[in-house]
Amino acid sequence: MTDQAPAPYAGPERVLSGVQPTGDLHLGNYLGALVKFGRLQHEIETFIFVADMHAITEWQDPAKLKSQVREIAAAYLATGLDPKVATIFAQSAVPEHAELAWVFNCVARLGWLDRMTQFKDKAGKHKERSSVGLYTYPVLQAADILVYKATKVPVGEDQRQHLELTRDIAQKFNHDFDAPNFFPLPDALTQGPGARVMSLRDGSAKMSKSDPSDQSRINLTDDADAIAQKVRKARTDPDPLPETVEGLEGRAEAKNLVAIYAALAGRTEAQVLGEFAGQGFGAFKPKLADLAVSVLGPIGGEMRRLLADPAEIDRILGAGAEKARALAAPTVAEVRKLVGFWAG
Ligand code: AQP
Repeated sequence: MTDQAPAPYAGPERVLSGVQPTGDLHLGNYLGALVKFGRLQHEIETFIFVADMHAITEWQDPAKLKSQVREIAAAYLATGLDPKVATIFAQSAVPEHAELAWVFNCVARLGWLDRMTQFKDKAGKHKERSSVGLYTYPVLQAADILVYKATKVPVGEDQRQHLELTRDIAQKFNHDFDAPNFFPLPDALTQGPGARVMSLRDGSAKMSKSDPSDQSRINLTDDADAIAQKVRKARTDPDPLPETVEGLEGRAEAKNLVAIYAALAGRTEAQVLGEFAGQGFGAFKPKLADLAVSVLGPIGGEMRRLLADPAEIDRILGAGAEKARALAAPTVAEVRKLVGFWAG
């Protein structure tokens, strides 16, 4: 008898991703994640959620959380997600995420979670005061993805390690419960310019909602003046732009601005340098500001228009949650049987 490789996962391709309602969305969230959602929805069945259960791993004001969820939903719609095409919903409206996460907490190993760099970054020096939820966040993320048996996960580069963990959990579950290919091993879609947008104040730190300095990021809701001012004040160096991409090595801030320009313009960094080589930031920054305003300005305007009608956003989220539950519930029912639960 010859050893046969297990058959590949045979289920349909499905996209899943989400964003936490933890503050104003910024250019990094847009280029690393949102912009991909709108494109993928026309190619593959797409599920996009607002990660309010992830959000409470750090304190959120209960009086504001619901409106923060609506803001993310508005950003999804304003950046091109179509609720008639994609399924858009709030994570907390689908309790199957939490139920599967418990089973995965019992599948994942402590050693795997100990390696997660995002927990180390977020917990900082106060690990023992962090919530347990922050530590097991990547396990809930695995449940978010696998409860829909999603195969593609469009995210920024910072999420790659969590996606590896999701694959490890899927593989161990399939093995431990003798269910070959029950869960797919999903791929992170991180390619493309804008996969890692850096802070405007520090080229070695990623642009982040939770950075205390608003000057470090361009928010989707910033008006033209704010965008222009943030770009003008962005940290740079005194040298002119080089002729080649290699010439940006060791110039983190310059590299970041060129990468942002390229991502917003739909061009390569080499093409951008082809146009601006030899010019200083005094010439480059106003062009970048104009470009950012032309791309982000309409998005901010559309978000404001959508947020003026919260009932319509709630209607979209409600319909999305129903569709999402219809897919998640059978997965969890099968998991209950596989695990051997009394209520399976
Ligand atoms: N700087 C970034 N460059 C590219 N992609 C990014 N993403 C976040 N920052 C960048 C991507 O945006 C999606 C949503 O992220 P999230 O809100 O779920 O959490 P996050 O990664 O923790 O984002 P932030 O902005 O840094 O939030 P806080 O400060 O609350 O932690 C993900 O696909 C992420 O990769």
